[in-house]
Amino acid sequence: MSRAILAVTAATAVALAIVGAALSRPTGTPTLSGTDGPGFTITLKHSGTLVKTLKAGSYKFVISDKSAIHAFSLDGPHGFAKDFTKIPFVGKKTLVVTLKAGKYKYYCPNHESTMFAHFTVK
Ligand SMILES: [Cu+2]
Repeated sequence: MSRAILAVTAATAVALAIVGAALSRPTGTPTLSGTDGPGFTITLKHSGTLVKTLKAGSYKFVISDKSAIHAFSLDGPHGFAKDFTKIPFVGKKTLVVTLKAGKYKYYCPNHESTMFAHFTVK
């Protein structure tokens, strides 16, 4: 490798390190990505992993509702209930929600007995 190529490679590495540091800086409100449909599935993920436990606090829910026969609702402790989308809406909804300690259940209100999952906030 020539000296010039080595210099360019080193500069690129430094630039990538700076971009990486900027991207990894905490932005405050974590994003949770939810989907329902197009099949009979409903999911809620954080950084690509299904949500099982979360720390209490504010979260940005980005819900992708992919079917007119499904929707995305969330029930929680102390009577908490939120309908992120409603049938027959199809599209994306973003909402910031403050989660408190307790058990939560997200589900499709049209198929609640089969399309649901739980997570715990500590
Ligand atoms: Cu459904």
